[in-house]
Amino acid sequence: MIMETKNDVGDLAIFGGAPAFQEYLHVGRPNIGNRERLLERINDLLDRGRLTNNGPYVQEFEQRLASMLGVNHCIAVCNATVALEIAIRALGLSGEVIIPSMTFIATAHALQWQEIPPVFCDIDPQTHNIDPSRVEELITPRTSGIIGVHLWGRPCDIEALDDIARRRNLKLLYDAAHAFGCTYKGRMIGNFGDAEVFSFHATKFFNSLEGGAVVTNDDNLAAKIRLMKNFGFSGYDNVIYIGTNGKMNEVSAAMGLTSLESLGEFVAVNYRHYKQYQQELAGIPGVSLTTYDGNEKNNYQYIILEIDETETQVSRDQLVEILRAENVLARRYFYPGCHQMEPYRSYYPHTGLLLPETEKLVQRVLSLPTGTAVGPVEVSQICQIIRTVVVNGEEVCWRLRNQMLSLKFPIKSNLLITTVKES
Ligand code: T4K
Repeated sequence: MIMETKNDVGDLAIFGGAPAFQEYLHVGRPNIGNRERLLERINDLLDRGRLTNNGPYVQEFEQRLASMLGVNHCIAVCNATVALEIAIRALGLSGEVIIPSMTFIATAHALQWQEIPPVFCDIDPQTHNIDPSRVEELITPRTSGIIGVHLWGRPCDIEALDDIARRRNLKLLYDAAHAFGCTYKGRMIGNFGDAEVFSFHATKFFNSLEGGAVVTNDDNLAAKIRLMKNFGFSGYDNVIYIGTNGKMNEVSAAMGLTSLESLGEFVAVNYRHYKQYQQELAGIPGVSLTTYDGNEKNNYQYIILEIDETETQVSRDQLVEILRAENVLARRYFYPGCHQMEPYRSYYPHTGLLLPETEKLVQRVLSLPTGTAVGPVEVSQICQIIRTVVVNGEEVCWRLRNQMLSLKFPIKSNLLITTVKES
């Protein structure tokens, strides 16, 4: 990959320089483990002729995950959204359920899909996770549960949420889509609440192409979830429960098993990139990188910046545009917040007033590429672009404004020529 230097404002692609990268750098490029091993497994399952319906690879995947996480039950599912839907139904959630708005839309949709309105709770700006001190004021007689989201893999305040759930007799589910391989107080995520849900989507650092899992230590709940993900079948010709099709297929399980063999390597790469971003972005005013508790395990799969426009002068959205011009496809996860998306925006148009921290964060947050698809040279170049932009914030803003004006009111060159000739 040929790269351009970006030391001066004039070098920036948005002002006419060559893009820093010839190919797009994405947030969410999949990590692919040992290809030969994966193909071996795929050949094997094709030979076997068992493609889905609780095949041997799915069973092995579930066992390996359960033993790694130290949980009693792991139920592999086709994706985390369906896993959430099933867990919500199996837990008997109804009425209203409290969730953060600062999450991927799947958390909210998994409830609304079953006509359970999500009640959006504000976040703690330090952790970006649901703020337990704001949960209690949202509880009504209709509230049946809380779904915490371990955003960016950083665990929620599990102790506080546990305490609320116990005192108020509520179910507690965790959307742990980001938190595979992470710990809370030394214990693996997966062991908390009534159940936890992981995502193994292609964009997650650990993937099974598409996939997810519900994990729990509750035997009855696990049995119910197993039934529900397979239409409610209990043996041949015997349906004993309402169910859906949430089964993981064998190719996904083969990919999951292969990814599992490279898990340590994926985390190590993410950690190296994280440390490099931390070092090379240090001291840039108004740019801060999320921090992780060094005493806990984390997967470091998200590089999340907060942009304080009052210091950078350049807004988060302008920075995204500038990076995009360089072929760095930075993302604004999770702008504008679930409460600002349909149908929630129409159902509850004033929710934003109750979510000041969420509203602030969604304007500041920015996600950058990491994982095995990028190396130290790319990370360095991205940091260099950000530094050049922020250090020259005033000039960048001025140029962007002029550029906008010239697009809005283009100077008509033939008019100019006539004017010059006439004078
Ligand atoms: N809860 C939370 C908190 C979540 O974050 C998610 C999913 C879920 C629940 C639900 O999990 P699943 O039902 O998906 O298992 C992506 C993912 O689709 C989504 O799984 C993920 N969170 C979310 C954070 O990111 P988009 O709409 O941003 O995806 P997309 O298509 O824009 O892809 C992102 C980038 O990744 C693209 O620039 C290209 C690259 N990419 C993507 C895919 C799929 C690849 O290079 N290869 C690929 O195969 O949602």
